[in-house]
Amino acid sequence: MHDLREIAQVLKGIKSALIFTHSRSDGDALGSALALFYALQKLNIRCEICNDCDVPEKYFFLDGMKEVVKTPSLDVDAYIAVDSSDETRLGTFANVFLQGKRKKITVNIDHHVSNTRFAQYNFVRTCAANCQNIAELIALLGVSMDKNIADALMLGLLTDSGAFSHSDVDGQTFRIAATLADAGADVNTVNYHAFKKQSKARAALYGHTMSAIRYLLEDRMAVIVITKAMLEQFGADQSVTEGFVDFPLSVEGVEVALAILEVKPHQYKISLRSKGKANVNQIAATYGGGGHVLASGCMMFGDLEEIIDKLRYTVSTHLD
Ligand SMILES: [Mn+2]
Repeated sequence: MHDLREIAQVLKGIKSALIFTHSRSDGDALGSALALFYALQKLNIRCEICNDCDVPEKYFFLDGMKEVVKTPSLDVDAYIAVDSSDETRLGTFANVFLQGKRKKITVNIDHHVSNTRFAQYNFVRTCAANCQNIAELIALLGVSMDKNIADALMLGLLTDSGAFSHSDVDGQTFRIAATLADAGADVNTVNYHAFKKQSKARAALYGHTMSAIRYLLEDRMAVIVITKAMLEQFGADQSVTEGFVDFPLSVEGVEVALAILEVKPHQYKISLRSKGKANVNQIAATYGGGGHVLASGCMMFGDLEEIIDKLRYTVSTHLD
């Protein structure tokens, strides 16, 4: 394992680099890549950000996101992976990265505890967001913080920390956030685009859905249902329902919340969330699904009311 100072020295010696991040990138992955891209450019290092997926629409409020390419055009000295726990998470670039190990400098900067140290130079430190690691690296590179870098890093900090609310947020997260704010990071705008912005169709569907929360098991379980007819009524597609399930979970006394989304007649996608008392990974596994202890999913087939009844029973056995 190398320290960030050594990695900064190595990066100062290169002329060009490709920056990779994990497939289906999130705000921390893209923020890490973009901030490093700007910093290396300030050192006159030519670079590109490569990813095998489209950048989610909501992140294009940062101009730099248009720099992310699917086909690299540079022949470079170094490959740098950020926010990726192993090379397979780089998707179609996994092999490119592995082959690069023979003749290029490879660097891996990440915050996942499961990181496999897959590069020649590895810096892995668990923290709320990998953008914390990148912020420290940029300081060691001697690059002065500017608004572009600060906004990119703030995107990562906000998204991976759940807007500074997750349990791994510590003093250092705030110290770095303070540095970014001093450099002009626009916390309000970044937060709006990353978490809040929604279409009118989503807002209308949301209001309609939440006006009909069903409470079961003496209000310890809450269920929302989104049918195809509702999607049609509000001109929304399935993707807008992401995050809906968090609202019924927020209700006082509710331990398990379910969002039931009709995919097609007699087929429902179930999203399960728990405040902590019930393991929704096990509940989802009962029906062939899975995920995490607090957030899980499964697919169920049949009559809606029968499905709710089955889930009510299964949840009850996990709440006693
Ligand atoms: Mn991350």
